[in-house]
Amino acid sequence: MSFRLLPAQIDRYRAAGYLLLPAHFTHDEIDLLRTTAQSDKQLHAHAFGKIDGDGNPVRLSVWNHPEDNLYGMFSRCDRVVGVAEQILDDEPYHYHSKMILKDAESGGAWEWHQDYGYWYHNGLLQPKLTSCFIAIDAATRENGCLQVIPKSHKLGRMDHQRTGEQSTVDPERMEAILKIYPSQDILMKPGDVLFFHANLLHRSNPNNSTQSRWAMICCYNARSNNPYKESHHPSYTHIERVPDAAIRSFGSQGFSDNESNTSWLQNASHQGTRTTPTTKRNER
Ligand SMILES: O=C(O)CCC(=O)C(=O)O
Repeated sequence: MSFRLLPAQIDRYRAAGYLLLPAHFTHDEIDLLRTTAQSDKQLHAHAFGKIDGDGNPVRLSVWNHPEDNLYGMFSRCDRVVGVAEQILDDEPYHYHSKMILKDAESGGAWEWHQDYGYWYHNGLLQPKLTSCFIAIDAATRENGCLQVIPKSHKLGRMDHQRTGEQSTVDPERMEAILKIYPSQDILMKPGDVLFFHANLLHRSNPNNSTQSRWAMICCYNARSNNPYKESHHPSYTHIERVPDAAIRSFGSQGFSDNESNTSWLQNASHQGTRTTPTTKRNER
């Protein structure tokens, strides 16, 4: 059966630009994701650093197409795709997923940005995308939890400027926004999930703690928002949805078992740097 949000939850997402779903995944499911990611040689081999405004890198791995592996089960399962479908009010397709490897005492921050600030340049006419942030580790103030600005998705797309290897909203505009729209720390337990709008302003502090803060973020575009030009992220590709039970029945299989994966984005990100061409695959 398809996962259903309550109408009040959809209203909350539309009003605030995000929706926190506590314990969306069980401890068993998240433990499986964590141990799979920890021992996944390919995931780590393809990880790259994005330098923040202070010169410190945040480590992440990005891929375009959900595979027949555990990460694919998460990004194709009904509990995620079903929510994306209701939020977008359209058929969602997988735009990309990333593993944010925010290690203990690793330094790097994410600067204030909107994802659509970048994705706009990929030929997307509308900010009709949503991201699903799956907490693998607890996200606390100490280890650099996500911070968002509620309702900022209603401010429209903002111009972004370069800082380090990231892009950020003009600091003068950010200062003005923060005077009117206070930011909110999103504290999460493993298995909690946050869906957020492509225009929602968000950032996170460096992780100066002894606890890692890993998360998997799956991004979905609406089918009706298919890009008008090619970019480093895919055009509409049908998602082969799987039942939620597929996560546990699939077990601990990461990228390492599939050496032929061509979907990696290396040294690039959702932020618009095109470096490695990726194979477009329409079989899904
Ligand atoms: O994981 C984080 O702290 C932020 C990640 C982020 O902002 C992004 O990937 O766009």
